[in-house]
Amino acid sequence: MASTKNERTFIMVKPDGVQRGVVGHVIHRFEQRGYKLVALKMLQAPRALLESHYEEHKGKKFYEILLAYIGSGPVVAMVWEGLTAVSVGRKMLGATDPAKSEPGTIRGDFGIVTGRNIVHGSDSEASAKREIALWFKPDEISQWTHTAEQWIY
Ligand code: RTP
Ligand code: MG
Repeated sequence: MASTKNERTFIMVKPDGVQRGVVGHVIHRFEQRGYKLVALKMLQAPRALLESHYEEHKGKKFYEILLAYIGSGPVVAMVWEGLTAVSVGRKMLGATDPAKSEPGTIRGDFGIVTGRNIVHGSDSEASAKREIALWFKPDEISQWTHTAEQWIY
């Protein structure tokens, strides 16, 4: 599929990111890059939601630890929109293991270990669609005109 300025990705600040005071940094970085925020909410995710979100990891050694970690406190769930939002978003997050993340990435600037890696980002356009539908109702996503767009593209 051709890239469009309407590409959306699901970004979530995990409970450690909330506790560490990184919510504002994450929002700032995506805004600064030129992406458009179209949905945002804070919630304590119920287990059923986390089971669906992380269904690809069911049965893995770290699965229960992961669900306990993400369910341990409130998260900040967001949808960001713009050209190549999924792949650029993943680059902005850094590697899964923060120790292997480049400085300048969110995990590379704020984390040290995989089990406390601050943020989640969709890994493909298909995952983004699935995750956005899981975390947000259609009427929780705002359609608005990003007036800065002509200076970004
Ligand atoms: P995420 O889904 O959270 O954006 O992270 P990711 O794509 O970079 O990594 P993924 O393989 O999807 O793993 C999901 C999350 O599970 C935790 N994890 N722990 N202890 C371990 O070996 C291990 N491996 C993964 C991390 O919090 C990872 O982000
Ligand atoms: Mg993942």
